[in-house]
This record gives sequence, structure tokens and C-alpha cells, in this order.
Amino acid sequence: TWRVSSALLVFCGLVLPVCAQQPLKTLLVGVDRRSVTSLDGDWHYLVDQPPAKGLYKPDGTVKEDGYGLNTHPNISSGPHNDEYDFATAPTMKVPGDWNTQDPALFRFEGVVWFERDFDFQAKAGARTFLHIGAANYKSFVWMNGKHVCDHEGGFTPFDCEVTAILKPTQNSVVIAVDSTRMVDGIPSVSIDWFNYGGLNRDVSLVTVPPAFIDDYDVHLKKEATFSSVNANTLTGYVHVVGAAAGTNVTVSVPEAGVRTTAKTDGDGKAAFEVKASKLELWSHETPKLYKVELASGEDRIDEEIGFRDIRVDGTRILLNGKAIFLQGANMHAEAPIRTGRAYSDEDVKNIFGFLKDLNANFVRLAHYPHDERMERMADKQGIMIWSEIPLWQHISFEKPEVYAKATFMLNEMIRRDRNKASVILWSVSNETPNNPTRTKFLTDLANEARRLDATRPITSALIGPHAKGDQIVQDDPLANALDVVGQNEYVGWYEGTPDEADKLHWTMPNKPILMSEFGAEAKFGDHGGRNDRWAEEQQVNVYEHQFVMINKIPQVRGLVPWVLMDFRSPGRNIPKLQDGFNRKGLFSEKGEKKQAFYLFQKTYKERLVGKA
Ligand code: GCB
Repeated sequence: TWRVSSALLVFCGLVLPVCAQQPLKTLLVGVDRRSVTSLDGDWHYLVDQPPAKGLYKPDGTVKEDGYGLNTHPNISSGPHNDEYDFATAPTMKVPGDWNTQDPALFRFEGVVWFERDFDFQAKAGARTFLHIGAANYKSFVWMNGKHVCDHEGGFTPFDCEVTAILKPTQNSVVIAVDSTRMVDGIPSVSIDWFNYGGLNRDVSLVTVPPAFIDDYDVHLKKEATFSSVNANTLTGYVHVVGAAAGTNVTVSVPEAGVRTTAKTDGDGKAAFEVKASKLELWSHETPKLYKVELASGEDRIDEEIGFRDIRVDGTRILLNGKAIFLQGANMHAEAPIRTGRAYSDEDVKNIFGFLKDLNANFVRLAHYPHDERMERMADKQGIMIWSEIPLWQHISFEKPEVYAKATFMLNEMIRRDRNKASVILWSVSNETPNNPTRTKFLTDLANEARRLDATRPITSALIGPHAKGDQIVQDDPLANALDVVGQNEYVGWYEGTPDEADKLHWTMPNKPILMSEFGAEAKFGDHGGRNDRWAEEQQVNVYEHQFVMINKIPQVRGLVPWVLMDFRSPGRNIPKLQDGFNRKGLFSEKGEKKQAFYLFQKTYKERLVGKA
């Protein structure tokens, strides 16, 4: 069973009746390393127009006798009390957002119901979970008429146990997905991206033995100082659900000659530490992955994990003891060419094609966890990742229940990806307002991240302050809670003219700084002078002056232009130029390269800006 942070539970249990009901949930790690029964494909769907009477009672609570029961009401005779029918409803693809699959739903934010039938031969004694890779934003799940679980949060996976409910034939799974933005959601109502609704990532049935591995962590032990000589210990844990205390767990890395056995404690957790001499460490230059076998009783997971050391030393970022400079780009989880949420091998291949073409070694996955395929590919290809929870600008920082949600999302993100060598930074937020309530909230959250994972630096993207004349002093106290400081700024686009950047002088915290967002809009194919808005030439001009400015900030350890590719954002309402897209991409949404792409390609190849 997944034990969320004990601090959170104490907090929820004692202080907040509202989250006291949060059950301890199973959340399976490494589902993509198991053989599963995919439920991807065609699902029937019905739109539940607000106020969504199939899902909610007038007081907003969930109706237990609504569409979720899928009672197959007799539509041709008898009294018409239940006027819905999944069997004759149209279908759409899962995974996939509804907005780009049904033109009538392009702008729809609300509840859509999904249903599919399936047969399933359960193995005797086994347990089965319905695994949903991500559904935006709230999900309510029924299996064969039984309400099995709910989930809040659009970008992280969840599991519902369905062992006792499945039948050999004619199972029906019904999922209501509500994409309505909420003031107390994370993110809140205002966002600069497209709120794609739906079952946006893979859905599957995962069958495990009665005692099964739900979580694990295998990493290079972090010594007080790194040296290639002491990089010879692997440590971590394997957590087994349903195992008696003292159950054996084995961890082996055959290629490194490692095999160790540990025993579970009363909570099912088996901590281990084992020598592994002559490990070849993972880096962006040599993305070495080892096969790692985790086994306990009848359960076994074959992983692929890279081992490396990432830390901060003064104002430098060290990867395996070597100072690095991050040459990156920001991106949303949007599919090149077809648009819509990214979810497939093909999408990820296209995105990595762009990153490699750019000579990037780093990507900020803005502003929420992306499909797990991204981390898998980054592990293989040697691209380092900034991973973030969707805590964007204004959220309800004053509300304890919002803090509880943020902690859940942080837990889910770290749990899913802690074994990915490519992930070098956890970010707790983006561009939040500087006030004491926010600072306390995010400082606590940053410390929670450290408690969950002591091996990675914690970051956040700060905004402001605005310049006083030519002097800019970044004195946001949130920086004190961070290991690496992200700085977003749009000199030359939202503020000032491009050339004004040259004169600016930044006083920054004495920590590694990543220029985590900067850029300007340009419409692919629009040409003009270097100061003409929307022209590709002006986008290049903005970046060239930015480079002059950034080169004068000694602590800068990375460039992360906003943004790799144009992305949908409905608030971008300038017809013909934006047409509902944020146009700050180096690529258009169709994958066309703007001039600024070539500027970065050369800058990164020749390492023209910044020092490690
Ligand atoms: C920002 C936000 C990002 C926006 C971007 C913009 O500061 O962090 O989400 O999309 O600016 O283009 O305005």
C-alpha cells in the first residue's frame, strides 16, 4: 500500500477532516516494465453537459446511481428515467484528448463519460489493478457498476484495484473525466496552455501476484563528496505489498556483477545497500543504462536504470563530479504535427528529434509531468530533464487542502520517475507571486521534495522583480528554499525593447541559475526587420540581446528558451498571427524551423553562451 508522506497523513488526519478520507492508495511504479493487458483503443463516450447530471447531484457531490452504473437502460420501451446508453454511443481513441478527436468538443470543458467492454481471464490468486496513465483533471471510475476510485490531477498515473469485481466476460469499465478548471485546483483556472480533457495516456489492467512490488528506488549512493573512486555503492529500497515482515527481496544488476538480498520490514519495505565496483556512470554524453532485476516471491520487474550523481557545489551543477552547462528548451506535452496531447512512441520520437537537432542536452518539461515515455527516451538518449508539478502562477496558497493536493502530486511525480537518471531536477512551481503565504507553502513543499528524494536538487522558476533602471535584484525569498534557481524573464517581448537587455545588470542569488524562460513570439514564415513584431528576425534579435545579458550573469548554468515548439493556448487571440497558439516556438507546431532554431543550434553546438 502506498504510504503517502507521514507528515501529510498526520496533517490530514488530525487537522483536516476534508482529507482525512483520503485512502492510502496503491500506486504502481514501473507499469511500463510489466506485461499488461492494454485497454487502449476505442471507447464509447457521452458528453455530460454542465451541470453534468449523470455525475453530480445538485449539491456537487457524486451521484452513486448515475451513468457510472451503466445499467443498460431499455431505450425502446418502459419508463424513461435513465436516458443514456453507452452501447450505441460513438467511440473515440484512448489514449487521446477529446478536444482534437471530436470537432464538437474542441472547446468543451466539463464532463465526458468513457466506457468499454472487455473479457478478462484472471489468474487464480492474482490481484488486478486498472492503471490509468493520466486523465485530465478529475476522474471517477466504475467497474461493473461498482464505484472503485477517484483521482484528482491531470498529469500523474493512478491505480484502482478491481480484483474482486472482474468477470471472465462482459466487464464494463466506466470513467467520468471532468476537465473543468477549478480555483482550488492545481493548476488553478488561469493557464497559458490548452486544457485538453480526456483519458490522455495509456489505460491498462495490471495483474500481480498476491504479494507484489509496487515501488522501488535503486540509485547510486550519495556520498558527502563525489569521487569516481567512491561511486561504487548502490542503495535504495524495494517495497512489497502483501508480504509478511522478513520476506526476501533480491536486487541484481548482472552486468555489474551485483546481486543482493534484503528483507522487508513491517511496512513491506526492504532497504538495501550493495557494493558495485567499476560502474559505468550515466551522463548525457554516455547514457549508460543497466538491466536491473527486482524480485520478491512470485513477482519480478526487469528495469533499465542509469546511475549517476547530481549535485550542486556553490554556483555550479556537478554531474558525476563534473561541472555542466545545461543547453535546453522548454516544452509542453503537445504532439508535433497532429497537435493534441502527446502520448505515443511516435510523438516522443518526433520531440526527441527536435531536441537532438537543436544540440540540446536538457529539457524542461513544462508545467506538469509528461508521458513516462519522455523520461524513458531521455534516459536512453542522454537528455537531462527538469520535471515539474502544475503549480503555475496563482493557486490557492492559503488553503491547507491545496497544500495537501500539491504534496500528493509531488509524491506521484517523484514516485513515478525517481529511477530515471535523466531527471536531474524536481521543480515545485512556476512564476508564483512573492508573498509570505506563498513562500511558506513552497518552502514546505521544497522540503517535502527533499524528504522524498535526497538525491536531486530542488528548483522552481521565479519571475520578476521588475528592473529599477538598469539594475535588477532578484531577492525573492523563495530562492532560499531552492538548490537551483530558475529565472523567467521576457526582456524584449513583455518588457522593453530587445536591445535594452544589453544594459541590464542582474544581481542574483549565489546559487546555480538557470534562465528557465526567455523568448519572443514569431510566426513561422513572417519575415521583416529585426524590430518587427512577429517576424522571425525579431525573435532572433531578442535572443541575441538576451545572450549578451545572460553572459554577464556569472552564476548562469543553463539556457532554457521558451519554447521548443508553438503550442495551443486559447487565450492567444490574435487572428492570423496566433490563431489560438502561443508562437514563441523555435519550431512551429508543424515542426517547421524558425530562424531562432538555427541560432540555438549553432549556439549549442559551439557552446557560445554560458560557462559550466
Ligand atoms: C510565462 C509562463 C509560460 C507562458 C509564457 C508566455 O512566463 O511561465 O507558461 O506560456 O510565459 O509565453 O507568456
